[in-house]
Amino acid sequence: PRNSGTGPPATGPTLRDCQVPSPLLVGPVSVHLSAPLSLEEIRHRNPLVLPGGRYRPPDCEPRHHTAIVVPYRNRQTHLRALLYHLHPFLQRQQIHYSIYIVQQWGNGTFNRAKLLNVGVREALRDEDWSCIFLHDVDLLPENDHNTYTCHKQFPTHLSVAMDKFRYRLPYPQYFGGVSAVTPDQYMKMNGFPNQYWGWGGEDDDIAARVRLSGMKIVRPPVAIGHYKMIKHKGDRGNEQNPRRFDLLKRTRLNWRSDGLNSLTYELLSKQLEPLYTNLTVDIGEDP
Ligand code: UPG
Repeated sequence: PRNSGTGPPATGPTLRDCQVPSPLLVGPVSVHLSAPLSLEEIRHRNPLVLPGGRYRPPDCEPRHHTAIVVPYRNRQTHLRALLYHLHPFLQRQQIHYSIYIVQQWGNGTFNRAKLLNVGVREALRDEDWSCIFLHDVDLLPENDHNTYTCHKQFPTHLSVAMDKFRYRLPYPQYFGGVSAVTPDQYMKMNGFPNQYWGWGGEDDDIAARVRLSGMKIVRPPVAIGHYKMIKHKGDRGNEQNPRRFDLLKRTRLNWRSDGLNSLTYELLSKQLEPLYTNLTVDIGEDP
């Protein structure tokens, strides 16, 4: 949609459609992980980004409308590195986008998949996004031919070649890191599980939901699905979830009742920061 709230109103001359592929793409980019710039410096480098981390190409009509949803708590340096790399990367792709940081409130056990559910729901309240990216904060794309758009029929897994896994898939069903769904695909799989507290398993559950709801995973070629992961230790409050193997055995039974249709949370604040929309959310505690 042209006039849907995140950009200027559709007045003035009609723009021509953005070209495919975007003429601004450069292919492989070198990703440096030295101390990232301050948020203020990143803002200066991205003058066309509007409050909330929203952008639409100024001189052509975008074909794609993508919300980037990032599950988050206490990873300031990673967030700066992500914003530093992602804003110019997405602008070169000439898409209309917005970045949502979904921040878990409190010190309880982290729950990535539930935060993603919240992010999808809140992003869709803002705008009729055609594509939603589920994006870990510590993964930086290394090739801008890896476009942040959705496949019409099937969920996409983008981070197929991470440096951490020596630039290949760790196992065939891997769906963690960076993936993408259309709102329809998301509804079809009843979103993501809410019951995975702590590290691990939730990405495999999501991959299983794709299959159980009659879809499959599509991927870009390995040569362009390159990502650098910022090295990190395990986070306090995100210890390995010992229940993950038991939960995974029950995905087949649980996916229809646990997910988008059972999601409860309290949105504590929504702030339009210069480079992203910050959603702070109380998602409850591991029962
Ligand atoms: N995260 C935070 N703060 C925390 C913990 C996690 O922001 O305290 C977010 C952040 O976006 C991070 C993501 O959660 O990137 C995943 O957590 P992480 O500890 O980085 O997991 P990894 O082992 O690096 O990642 C792999 C997959 C990931 C999956 C995870 C567990 O890439 O998608 O969630 O394994 O299955």
